[in-house]
Amino acid sequence: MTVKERYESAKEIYKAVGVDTDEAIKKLENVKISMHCWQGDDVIGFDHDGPLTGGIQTTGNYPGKARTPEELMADIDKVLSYIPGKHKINLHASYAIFEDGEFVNRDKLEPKHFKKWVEFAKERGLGLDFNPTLFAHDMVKDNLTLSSPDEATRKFWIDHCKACIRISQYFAEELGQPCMMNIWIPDGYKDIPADRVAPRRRFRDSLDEILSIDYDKTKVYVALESKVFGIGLESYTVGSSEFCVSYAATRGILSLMDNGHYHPTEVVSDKIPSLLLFNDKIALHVTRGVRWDSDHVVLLDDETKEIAKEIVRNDALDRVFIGTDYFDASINRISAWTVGMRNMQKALLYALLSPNKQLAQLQEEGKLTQLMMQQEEMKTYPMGDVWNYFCEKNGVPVGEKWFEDCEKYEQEVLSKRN
Ligand code: RNT
Ligand code: ZN
Repeated sequence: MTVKERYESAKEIYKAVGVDTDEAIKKLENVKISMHCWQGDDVIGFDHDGPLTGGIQTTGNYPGKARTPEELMADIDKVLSYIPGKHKINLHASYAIFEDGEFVNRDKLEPKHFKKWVEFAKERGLGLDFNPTLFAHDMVKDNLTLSSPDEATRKFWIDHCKACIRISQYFAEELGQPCMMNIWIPDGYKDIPADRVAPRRRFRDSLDEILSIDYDKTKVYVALESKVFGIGLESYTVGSSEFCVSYAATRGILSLMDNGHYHPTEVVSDKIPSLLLFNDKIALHVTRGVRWDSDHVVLLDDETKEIAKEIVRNDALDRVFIGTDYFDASINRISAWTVGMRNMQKALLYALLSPNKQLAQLQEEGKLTQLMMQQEEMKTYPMGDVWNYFCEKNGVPVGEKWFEDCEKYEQEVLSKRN
């Protein structure tokens, strides 16, 4: 049977439980996922040769990581050729591209330092999202940035974030679509602090200062990402969940939830409907923590599916900025990117192929036995046939067919880098 024939058969099967597969595909085609650029080079960027700091870590030494903007862009192109649909690329400020021997520090960054990325995005019809980079830099003092007691340190990072808002607006204007700019700081203490409020007060004031610049709020959506702890910063995190959610709610910016940033039994899927009740828009970093915020490749696991279900059931595909955030240095990075991106799309498809209204109705009527039965039966419905058709329709390889080409790229290109 051809991919199309299998799809037609699956369509009938889903129809019997009231699911319109054509409709699901149409919706999925319009979902942009913001692909993090930093899987390609282990979160290093182009503006420093120091190590990765900030309590985050890549582990592994798989050969072939991108060393230059050209290599990173070529790798991203490769990944995009395996992913159905048009998406966004999520950049960090540390990926500035300096030309003709020029170098400026992060507090002095300008739109022109990202011109090549804008050209890259324009040529491919992609959007861009952005992140100030408040780690892996010598102005991080005692693991502190925007919450530092040192005024010069705070000022440096405030200026950096202001510069990033201007760059984000440039992205939005050039590409004709909004740019989400996410602020995450590593600030914290390894051991028990004596004062938990002073750093948070300073962080709050620094953020207020950053947001005081004039920018177009219909073009730039500033978000704030919380965290529970970082490596070497286990006892105290300035930008905790309560801090970030409260700050965002009172200042009219977005809350960003990274599902690696909570205690291991806490789930982001359950937080999504609560935040959506009180916020017009929210943002996500989809990742996979294994026992800690380890940033493993996103799988089609229960929590990824549950996150997707919450977005779809709440009819919030246009209210949630979905981005990926993981960095595995122990396997082929092109494959890591591709598997995670495709899994996020598969999770959304799974959610779109679920008879959500009917299931909610069963819950309302208290028919919980039937609800469990039906939810479980949905797990073995032929989603793969719909997914394969979606890939074929969008001109990308079906099933595992992309991997052969990925291996060829490894042999011909990646393995020649060192
Ligand atoms: C760190 C945060 C943050 C980073 C990226 C590189 O724990 O998740 O989002 O992963 O900014
Ligand atoms: Zn994150």
